[in-house]
Amino acid sequence: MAIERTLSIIKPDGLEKGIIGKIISKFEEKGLKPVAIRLQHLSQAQAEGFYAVHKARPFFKDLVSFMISGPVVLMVLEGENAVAANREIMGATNPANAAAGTIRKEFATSIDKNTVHGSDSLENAKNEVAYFFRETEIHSYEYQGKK
Ligand code: YYY
Ligand code: MG
Repeated sequence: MAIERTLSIIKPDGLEKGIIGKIISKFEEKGLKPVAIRLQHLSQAQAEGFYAVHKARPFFKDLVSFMISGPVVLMVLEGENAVAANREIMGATNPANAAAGTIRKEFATSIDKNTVHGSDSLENAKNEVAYFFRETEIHSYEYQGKK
């Protein structure tokens, strides 16, 4: 399997719930390595641009308001099959449908306050990583010993 990079965002509810560490642990435990991390309070224009694909959807306005209601954690995760692996660790968009043990099942409040974002394809992952990070902000390191 190929080593991929994907964009992960811990949404404002994740920070308000005090579970940044628990979320990152889930990624690390499953072999998704954070290779870039930044706390940022998105502007409206940044959030609208990021979610431009959903512009015509009825939930777009509320989604943007929520994403700018507080700071978020932006991360690049690297690992084998990282795009699909991240989506699996996140769980379904609606936490009511999310599988046991997933981030959204354990921590999300509702379909809109669903704690994490993850890129949904390798092509989108490349664009989303580039939307928030320069190559010089993405780093390399190896796990020492057995993980
Ligand atoms: O990729 P993912 O986050 O799982 O779902 P998307 O279908 O891309 O929707 C993006 C985002 O929009 C979702 O995480 C919450 C919000 N949303 C919503 O508030 N209500 C919906 N019916 C669908 C999505
Ligand atoms: Mg999506």
